[in-house]
Amino acid sequence: MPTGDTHDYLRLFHTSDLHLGYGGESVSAAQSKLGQIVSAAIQAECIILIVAGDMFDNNRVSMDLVRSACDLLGGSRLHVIVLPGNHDCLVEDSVYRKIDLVDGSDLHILTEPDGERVFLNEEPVGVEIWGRPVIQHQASFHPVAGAPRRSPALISIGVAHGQFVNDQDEGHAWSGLASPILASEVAALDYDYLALGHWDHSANVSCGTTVAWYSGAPSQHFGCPSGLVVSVALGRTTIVQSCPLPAG
Ligand SMILES: [Mn+2]
Repeated sequence: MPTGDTHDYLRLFHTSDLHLGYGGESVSAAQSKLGQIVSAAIQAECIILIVAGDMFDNNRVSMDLVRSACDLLGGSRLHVIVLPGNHDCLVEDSVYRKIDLVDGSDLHILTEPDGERVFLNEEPVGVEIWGRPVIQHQASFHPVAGAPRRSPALISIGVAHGQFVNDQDEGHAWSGLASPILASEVAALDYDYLALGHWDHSANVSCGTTVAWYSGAPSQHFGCPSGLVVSVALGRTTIVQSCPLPAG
């Protein structure tokens, strides 16, 4: 937790792999789960919520569930960034292609196939958030390869969904893994933070100057937190803390 000059820090909440709609989960149960995440983010004084893939369990979940989730996020007090993962990938019949976001909603779904950037004007410094959606979860898809360079004057955040591999470890066989995120690619980003999704457990996979974490899936089953609270200030150390699941 930063002390003294907390106003210098911008705080974001990072979660992933909610798998809303799994096993026929009802609209109200999904709403409740998502509502707990939003509440945890607001309680932790975050202004940005990032869902790093697999918010929905599959592309066949009901549109009622999808609309209610998007309404909840769009109506929260947070800037919300959602990245399609492999379960809710951006194929032709993706849930993300069927929803109409309400004008003025502060929900950003990253749907540009080669990646897109969202800019937020925040005090004390602006933020750029880049991510490339999963369309085909396959070995030739490298989620962060060739990502745009950071803007030195802004806080730079990346979002990706895939399998981290340490390609600098010669003994590690990774060819053939779907959606590989290589350590060398993470280091090359030089971003302040990379929000990752796909793993059930929370993990620090920072490389070079890029602070990179998997949030883990919010689940009592895995003993995982609801997400991570990330405090970022330009030119300063990025601070990452687990945020426990809400009680109940
Ligand atoms: Mn996944």
